Amino acid sequence: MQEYIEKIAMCVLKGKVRRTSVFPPDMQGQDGADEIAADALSKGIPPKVLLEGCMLGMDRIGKEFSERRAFVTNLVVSAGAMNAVLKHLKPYLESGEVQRKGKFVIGTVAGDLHDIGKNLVSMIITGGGYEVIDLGVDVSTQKFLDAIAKNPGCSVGLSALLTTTMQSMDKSVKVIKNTYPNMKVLIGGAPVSISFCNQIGADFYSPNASEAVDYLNNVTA
Ligand code: B1M
Repeated sequence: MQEYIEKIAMCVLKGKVRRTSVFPPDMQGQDGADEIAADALSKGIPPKVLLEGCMLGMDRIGKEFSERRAFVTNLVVSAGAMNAVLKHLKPYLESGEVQRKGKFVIGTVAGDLHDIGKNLVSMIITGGGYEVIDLGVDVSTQKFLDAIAKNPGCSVGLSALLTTTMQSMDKSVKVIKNTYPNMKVLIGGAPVSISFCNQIGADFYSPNASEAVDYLNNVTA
């Protein structure tokens, strides 16, 4: 089993989707995440082993990205490999045979259309073993509330990239925390800081995706 965890983790880390993928050049001709996942399931390897491999691979690439040893493009190909595995796991996830660690609602706040960072955070958190409900960009407070109501027990994350939309974040966080005092709310985005987090009453400020996963793992443990 450890062998499959490592094989999947390596494909996710390097972004090797399938045998015919030309990327990465040093893995040409080798099986990718797609073939390895199919092979593992055909041999009766428990599906959760494949999810563990994804989590390990996404954790590794997420840390490399945080340390500036990997780029956005690396994250995108890693997500492609992870999605190739998730495609095989879909029936097991839907049937509940493979359990996610929890649900995470995420969106870019009202008035803000930046979604590259939010999408990266979504990918890494999905790879971290969570079901991510991505509300997109320009998300109103009401839309956050509706999604939280539909997903009991979830945590929520808000992203803002503009100093002007930090006001929307402030408003949404305050309404969410007033409505759901026990809800874990985390925030991120280039202009956001730990002091702003404390000022608006969010639970956690994450400067990057990896720390967001670490935080979720701590609060859902
Ligand atoms: Co805009 N933009 N932009 N822009 N844009 C910035 C943010 C800006 C800093 C550029 C500048 O002036 N130097 C500036 C903001 C200035 C400010 O407010 N202080 C700016 C501006 C002014 C604007 C417009 C107002 C421009 C105009 O129209 N006059 C306009 C606003 C539109 C709107 O939102 N209403 C606008 C538009 C756009 C585009 C549409 C052209 C495009 C967005 C495309 C898209 O997202 N689909 C765009 C882009 C690309 C940028 C820059 C160049 C890059 C942002 C980005 O994607 N970074 C940006 C300048 C810059 O940052 N260098 C800029 C890469 C991404 C991986 O990083 O998003 O920080 P980031 O995410 C990180 C972390 O912050 C963290 O993790 C991520 C991964 O490490 N993180 C979280 C983010 N969210 C998180 C949530 C979490 C946890 C961590 O938990 C929930």
